[in-house]
Amino acid sequence: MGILNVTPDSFSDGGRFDRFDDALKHAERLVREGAHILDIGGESTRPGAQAVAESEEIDRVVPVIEAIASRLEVPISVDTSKAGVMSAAVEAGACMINDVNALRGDGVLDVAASLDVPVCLMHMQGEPRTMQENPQYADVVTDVKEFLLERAKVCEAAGIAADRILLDPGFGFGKTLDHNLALLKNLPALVGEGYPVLVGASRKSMLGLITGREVDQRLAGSLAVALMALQGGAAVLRVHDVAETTDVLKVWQAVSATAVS
Ligand code: 7PM
Repeated sequence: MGILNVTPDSFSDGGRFDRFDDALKHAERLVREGAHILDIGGESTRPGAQAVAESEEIDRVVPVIEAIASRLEVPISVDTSKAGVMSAAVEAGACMINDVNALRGDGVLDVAASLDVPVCLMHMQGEPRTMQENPQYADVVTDVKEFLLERAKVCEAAGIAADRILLDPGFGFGKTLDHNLALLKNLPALVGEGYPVLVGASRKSMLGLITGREVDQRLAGSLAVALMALQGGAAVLRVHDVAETTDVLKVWQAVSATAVS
């Protein structure tokens, strides 16, 4: 899954893709480099970020989704927590919903169910503006898993088929470095629940804390996490650097397909 930010303030792309033509060119590049899904988001969920009005978010993502859907074959996911954005995005050609709020917003669950598309449910403790202040868990691996399984059950009760639900531990969303590390190391515990698991750690601050590098120098760290996530059973990797991650995937697949002698 290649990340296409259409926010003017997105932290990794420095706002370079807020303009329409740049967004389309970047989408084409991500697909050329091997992306199987494009994830398009118009609301920055950066820790400390301010909320964006629904109409503003729709104005950012819908033209880009329409243009990509009409030009490229790639499935489009919309990264949003708002019901109105989900509806407008699916109408415009998106075929998957990626909600960092796990469909907990007002009226969001029923709208998502009625749209009849796969959904990714992500764990987040707190809300983006304050979530990194003092995150605490009794046992982060168990707490995150139980939250996600509970949300999956709620979604199934609302009519979303179990085989259309992905789970995501939400790296960096209300978590310390130790929490993130525990979640990555114990990814098989979440994978073992049977839902496809999506991992998004590309260029995140956990990599800055480990390597001491700024956001534009976190490719190697991101690739290391990608490989560990594959090894741990992740089904989808949400990444900025699709070409390089595709090479990691090919190497991992080649070794995985080889018999032990
Ligand atoms: C600023 C800070 C901009 C952080 C964007 C981000 C995830 C996600 C994001 C994730 C799923 C980023 C985040 N992260 N959706 N959306 N999982 N499912 O680093 O980890 O891309 S936004």
